[in-house]
Amino acid sequence: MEHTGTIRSGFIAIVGRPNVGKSTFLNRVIGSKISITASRPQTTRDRVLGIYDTEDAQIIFLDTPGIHEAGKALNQYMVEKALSTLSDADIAMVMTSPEETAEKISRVMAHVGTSGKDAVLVLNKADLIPEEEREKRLGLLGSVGAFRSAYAVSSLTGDGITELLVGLKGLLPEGPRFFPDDMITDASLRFLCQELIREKVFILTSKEIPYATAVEVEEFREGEPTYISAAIHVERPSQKGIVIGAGGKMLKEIGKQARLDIQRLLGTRVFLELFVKVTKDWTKKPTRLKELGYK
Ligand SMILES: Nc1nc2c(ncn2[C@@H]2O[C@H](COP(=O)(O)OP(=O)(O)OP(=O)(O)O)[C@@H](O)[C@H]2O)c(=O)[nH]1
Ligand SMILES: [Mg+2]
Repeated sequence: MEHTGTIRSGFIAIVGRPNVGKSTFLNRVIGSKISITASRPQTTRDRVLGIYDTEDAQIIFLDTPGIHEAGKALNQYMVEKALSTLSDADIAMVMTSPEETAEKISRVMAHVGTSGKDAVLVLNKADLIPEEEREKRLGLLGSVGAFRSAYAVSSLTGDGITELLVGLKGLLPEGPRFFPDDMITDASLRFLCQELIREKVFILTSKEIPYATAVEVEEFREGEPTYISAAIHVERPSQKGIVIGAGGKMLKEIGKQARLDIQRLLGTRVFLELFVKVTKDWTKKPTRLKELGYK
């Protein structure tokens, strides 16, 4: 449906340390899984755009990688991505969670301060603490920066999200609809498929494996079923064995779980073929990163 009249619109970067629930929040607001999530940190590696559209507003949320101390080229890429997304946005939504102290988010706040953006503080995972503790924590954390407003929400239960969205709308200027009102993301299907496969690796494998993995869709033929073939890149031969698993069991499970999500995304049946490739030390080499889509 085409809306007319003036609306409020703008770009809001969701920034914070890893694992505070930025991507879970985005999916909750958009009502669709467009950004992958996992219980371990450093899941998101790129900017993921999600469009929240109502009759009187269009808020474009930009999910970002968690800001952390980056050593390897991949981690540097991630943090740079978060910071460049912040500098492109109108407003910074600083997300934190109950286990984080004011000191812990000081680095994030320093970047937000440098960016000069209006900032809103969001304490996510509020379901983990009693109601009376929420205000206290918001007060403590709020003293770290000059926030326009502060909210406690749960991206898991949806608690507090409506109030937050109303508050964010109020901070945005009058403006155009930047995207068609039925669009939810600018990500390509290929990217979303790669991410869904990578998410299964993040969930099903352990130790260094999730961090040594990149996924590249090599063939994508739409149809019924849609045929997708994808390579899972690891850094060392020993990691290849782990991803394949005894008798191919691990790779089969990754494929099974990813296929279900991809089918839901595409609305077709999917034939998914996965294979594992060793791309030596790809997380440490900028040229390899670029080849694997991190550019
Ligand atoms: N209890 C609770 N858990 C949550 C909530 N939001 C997210 N989580 C969990 O927190 C973990 C991390 O969530 P993500 O959305 O991947 O976090 P992120 O901030 O995007 O993490 P990175 O991409 O690594 O920076 C997952 O296990 C989520 O299920 C919440 O409101 N309450
Ligand atoms: Mg994330």
